[in-house]
Amino acid sequence: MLRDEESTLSYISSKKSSTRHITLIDPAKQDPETAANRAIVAIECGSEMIFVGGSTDTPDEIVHATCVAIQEALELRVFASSQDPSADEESWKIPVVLFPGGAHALSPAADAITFMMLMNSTSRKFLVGEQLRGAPYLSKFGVEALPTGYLVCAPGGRVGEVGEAELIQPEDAELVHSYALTASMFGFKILYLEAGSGADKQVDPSLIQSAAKCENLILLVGGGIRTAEQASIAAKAGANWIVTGTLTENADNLEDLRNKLSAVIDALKS
Ligand code: 1GP
Repeated sequence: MLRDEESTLSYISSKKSSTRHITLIDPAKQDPETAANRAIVAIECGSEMIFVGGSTDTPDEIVHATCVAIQEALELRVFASSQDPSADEESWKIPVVLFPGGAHALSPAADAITFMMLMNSTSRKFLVGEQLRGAPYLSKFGVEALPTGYLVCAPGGRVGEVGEAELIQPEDAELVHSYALTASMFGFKILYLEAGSGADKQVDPSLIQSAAKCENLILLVGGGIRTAEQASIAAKAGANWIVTGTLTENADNLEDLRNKLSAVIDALKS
């Protein structure tokens, strides 16, 4: 849910001294109630945004039910905090943002969507085709579109395969800089460097540094980040936000999730 009068874009763009954290929840990997419980723990650990998406073929109903469950859990926390003078109500006003695999995984219950061009795809479908199908629905829903350039870097995982990406290699720093400039000239506000969910290697820091030179883009980095050390590498290289998903899915229970996420998020602040 959003703060009064604040768009998700201004929330995501507001400059902070340290790198911030996004929790990616894949609606295909747990029921909506579990997703909401995980989101609440993540926010208690300091995560500042929830992305909903990931798998390529999740039906709209499941995506929607997950967004609704998370929004309801946040509303309850906002209300509880408003009754407690020692609590910070604003800290529960966290945007729930769709991170879609295509035009099918949409929900009017989300605050915004990463409206993405997979810039290094060789397929028209991921450059503009899915966007063309989704735009009329988003317009009808009133879900805020966050103009995002999406770049899949090696190893790339399933998104690299499905998205038919010409993977960016660790030595392609100059190419990444050109992509960042292109994204900026198209008017995109966000650039997302992706190594693929569950990747055994995170995005190479030299690529992050190169993209970070383009200062008018908000830089998101994700894929393969599971430890404090990896989070710190991405943060030091210049990521404005890091995204983790598998870490949450693989946690044994909510306490395990709390320990693992706290370690990663604390590393961003040190
Ligand atoms: C995937 O970048 C995200 O789109 C998160 O990746 O699941 O490896 O954390 P992980």
